[in-house]
Amino acid sequence: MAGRFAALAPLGWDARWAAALAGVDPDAEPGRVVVHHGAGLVLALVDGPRTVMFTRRLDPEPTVGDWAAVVGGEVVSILPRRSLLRRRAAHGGGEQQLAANVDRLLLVCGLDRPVKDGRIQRGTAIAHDAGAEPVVVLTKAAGPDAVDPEQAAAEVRAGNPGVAVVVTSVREGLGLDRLHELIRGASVALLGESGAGKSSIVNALLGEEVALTGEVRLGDAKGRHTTTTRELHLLADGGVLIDSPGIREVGLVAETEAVEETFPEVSESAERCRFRDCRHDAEPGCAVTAGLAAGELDPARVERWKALRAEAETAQLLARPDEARRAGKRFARAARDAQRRKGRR
Ligand SMILES: Nc1nc2c(ncn2[C@@H]2O[C@H](COP(=O)(O)OP(=O)(O)OP(=O)(O)O)[C@@H](O)[C@H]2O)c(=O)[nH]1
Ligand SMILES: [Mg+2]
Ligand SMILES: [Zn+2]
Repeated sequence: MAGRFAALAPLGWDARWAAALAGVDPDAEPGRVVVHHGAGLVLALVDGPRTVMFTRRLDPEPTVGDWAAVVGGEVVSILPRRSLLRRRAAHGGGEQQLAANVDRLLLVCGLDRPVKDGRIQRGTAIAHDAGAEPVVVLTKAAGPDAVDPEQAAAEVRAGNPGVAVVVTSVREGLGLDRLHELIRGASVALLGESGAGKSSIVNALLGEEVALTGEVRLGDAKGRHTTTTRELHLLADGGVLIDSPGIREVGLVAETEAVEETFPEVSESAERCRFRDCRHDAEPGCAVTAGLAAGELDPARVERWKALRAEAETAQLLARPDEARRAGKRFARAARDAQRRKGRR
């Protein structure tokens, strides 16, 4: 099925990737990006991992999880991605690639601190943007400061209908079977704050200390990152898990559709508004306002939906400068018209 590179099947290699590779060069060999550091890539190749230096510019810029085509010891291209997890870069409006070809995104939240719905919904939108399935993983369920795990899970489920929630504790081995099931045969990435317990999950599932873990320093606003590079780990029964440095703010560059998928019930209501461009404030015939009044929609989710939609729209404008310019002109024209009307009064 996966042909001469069948040994890479546990890493996700399949007939579709083989076809993509054959289209690049009949002599090319595939390798999956395990780590991307300044000077080169560590690739998982048929005969094991190897560091390959960059000798040419690649488009797209490779990221962890990518499949690379190697010819003569050199990466000649990156196979077209099935998905890309991305977020708005921490500084500036640019886009940061988090991981490629990911099927599932584990949103890791430690129960030693409050679980924030906002973070979960941003993470969910990032997953939908990549066509990956979001799963909330609550960690440290048996810790001394942990809030009641079942109650926390119930709250997350209530605030995020349709998203699976797994309660775990690496110390007690709780929830690890469920995580194994989610990763087997799939490519799965971890996302969460520093100290949430991402690397501890990697170690627990691999059964050895491959990833560095660090003490949580509460009250340390700067937040120390123990993990500093994104890295792909292969599990014994197949499937890969991508660890990453903690991120404090998950900025969206997602398409607005990804936000709609995160709030399907609000989105469905909005489609029934009388006006196509309804702002869901005080317009007549607004189905969202009606849904709120009838107690059918959760006001917190409606607010978050509005905020995340606005954020995704802004990010899209920033990403497409000519559109932003057009929007700017439109705005300038509207402002001018408003001034004129005022003058006439
Ligand atoms: N009690 C308890 N402690 C845990 C559990 N999981 C993780 N920890 C502790 O939480 C701390 C942070 O864990 P890490 O796995 O390093 O967190 P991380 O998300 O990888 O952090 P960064 O790499 O900085 O992003 C460590 O001291 C772990 O021992 C758990 O299930 N129970
Ligand atoms: Mg870590
Ligand atoms: Zn409306």
